[in-house]
Amino acid sequence: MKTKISGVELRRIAMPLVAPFRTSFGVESSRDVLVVRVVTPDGEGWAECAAMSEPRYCSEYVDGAQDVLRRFLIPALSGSGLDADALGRAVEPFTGHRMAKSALQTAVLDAQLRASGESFGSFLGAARDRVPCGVSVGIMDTVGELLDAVEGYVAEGYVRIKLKIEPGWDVAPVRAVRERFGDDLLLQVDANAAYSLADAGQLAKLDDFGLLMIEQPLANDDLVQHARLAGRLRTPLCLDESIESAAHAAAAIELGACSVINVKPARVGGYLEARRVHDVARAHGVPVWCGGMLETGIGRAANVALAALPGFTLPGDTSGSSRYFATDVTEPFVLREGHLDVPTGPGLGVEPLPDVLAEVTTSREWIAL
Ligand code: OSB
Ligand code: MG
Repeated sequence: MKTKISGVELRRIAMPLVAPFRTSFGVESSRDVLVVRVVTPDGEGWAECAAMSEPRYCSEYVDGAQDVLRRFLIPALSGSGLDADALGRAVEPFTGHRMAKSALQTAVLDAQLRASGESFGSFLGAARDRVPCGVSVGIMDTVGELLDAVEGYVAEGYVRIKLKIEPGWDVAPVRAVRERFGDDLLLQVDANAAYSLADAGQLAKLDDFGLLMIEQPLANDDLVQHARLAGRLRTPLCLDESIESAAHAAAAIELGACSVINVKPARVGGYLEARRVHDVARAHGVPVWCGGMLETGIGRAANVALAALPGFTLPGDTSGSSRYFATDVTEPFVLREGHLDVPTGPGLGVEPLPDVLAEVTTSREWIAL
């Protein structure tokens, strides 16, 4: 007997960041997060949508995600009941909108796992009970400010630092961080598609600094150019934006366009596809790590569970709550010895705190099924 879904609540919450986060595609000072709650006759499931306010990181944006959920994805749920796999198939006819699909599927999966008493980690195949954590450090006005920020994160115990770069902010900040913190610091950079193949000479200068990887230097759809660039760099190449599915991952690996993959469940349409990306990469000996989209504790819980899979052999952007928000909507995720514990309770293993949630809520919409 299939458990029926009664309806889905779409809620928006305003989450100011503790400091503006600048990348080559823009500055984020506050997250406008779409929170999805799937309701059944005897339970519920939660998720957050990673789509940002504007379509800069990718084509999705939060108002668009809410629209496609309301019009197409949630109505498609009515036949599938409480079954994340069936939901995946039900929304397949609708192209794209992976972040919206991911949020809905994750909320369904949370409800499903809460009902069966299994944790996300156990369901996904976690091999560890805690995961090592890195932090992504935005572009700053001065190298001095950057060094102060990195110093704070290192003092908190983050085991890996990722610097955002763009043309004009690459070799100098990397050199300064290396000189100040030494060769043992695990260091990598992320360009968010800000370069072109004509910049290969400039990017090759980063080879001197022993970086773990350079993430997404070129445009999202430039797999062949990434493969060419990989041949001109000693620094391993990692893809983020380019990988929207396990099929993309297989193609990128086959082409030699990357030797590392940043897995963001939202970017690939959910945790089931994220696990398939992990499986494809692992079969090819390609290490993966769990990326982030400045999630609240709701999204973080599931990301930390995913990051505990055996192929996630590099520290991810799964930072503690305090790196993002003064007050998280769940019990805060707190770093211990550079690690976060994988939640063990049913489903996500965390729940939004009702008082906090009420305080940050800006709108609510109920879609009955
Ligand atoms: O490219 O990895 C990225 C945040 C928003 C959008 C894209 C990216 C990022 C980050 C921060 O690097 C990751 C995090 O701490 O959540
Ligand atoms: Mg990235």
